[in-house]
Amino acid sequence: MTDLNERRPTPSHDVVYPGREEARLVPLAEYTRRPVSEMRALAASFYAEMNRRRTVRDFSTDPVPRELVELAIRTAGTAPSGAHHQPWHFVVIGDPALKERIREAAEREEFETYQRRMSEEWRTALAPIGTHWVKPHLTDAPWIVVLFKQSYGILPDGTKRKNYYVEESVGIAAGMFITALHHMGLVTLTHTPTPTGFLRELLNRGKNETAVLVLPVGFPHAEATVPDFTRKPLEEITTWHTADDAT
Ligand code: IYR
Repeated sequence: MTDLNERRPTPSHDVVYPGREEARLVPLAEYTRRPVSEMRALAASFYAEMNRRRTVRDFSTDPVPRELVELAIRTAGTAPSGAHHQPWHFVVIGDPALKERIREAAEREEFETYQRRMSEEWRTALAPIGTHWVKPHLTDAPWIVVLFKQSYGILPDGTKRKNYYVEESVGIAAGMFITALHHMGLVTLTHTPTPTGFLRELLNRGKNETAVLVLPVGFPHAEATVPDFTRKPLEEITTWHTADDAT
């Protein structure tokens, strides 16, 4: 193995990148390397589990312990982010009156979107999914989680701190949140109300924050249905450049 110190630039190379010596690096302690056979088994069962995930639009009103939602948010909060600024904020709504207000406001926007803002092409793309402007899941699901991105952070002294790769970071956190919910047996739906300004107002968030996803969280309704979808095969979503076929 190469000595890591040899692969790192020496301070004299850091003309355009001062401060490198200040990195606070600690040993990678919580990592276990496993035999490939074990890795294969873990990967295959995780894939099988994730391949059972479905976006669900019909929710049961059964309650979900708050602790479970907290665990999913903790999991999402482990996502990598630009400069480790963690530019996300999760607002969790269980109050029926507030859920009702969010539903009303979302349906008002969605009505406009579905009736007027969407192009014919867009409407056609959505037809197989059967979505519409009526959003009963926003009041049926026991929790609604609104995921905000923070275009900049605000330090304790009130100064602004720039965030980096905000869309990427928040997108990854959203994926991990969805994965965590699925893993514990809950379902969700990535609702994308557009425009989202009403959520900042209703939920009293600062102007550095924009809602990117509304995720109702709960159990599926006993008669829930889902679109008859298949997923793109591996070959279609992958291109390899391997060592063996290098010319
Ligand atoms: N934002 C709307 C419309 C919508 C758009 C796409 I693209 C979808 O895949 C599903 C819905 C909504 O949330 O209903």
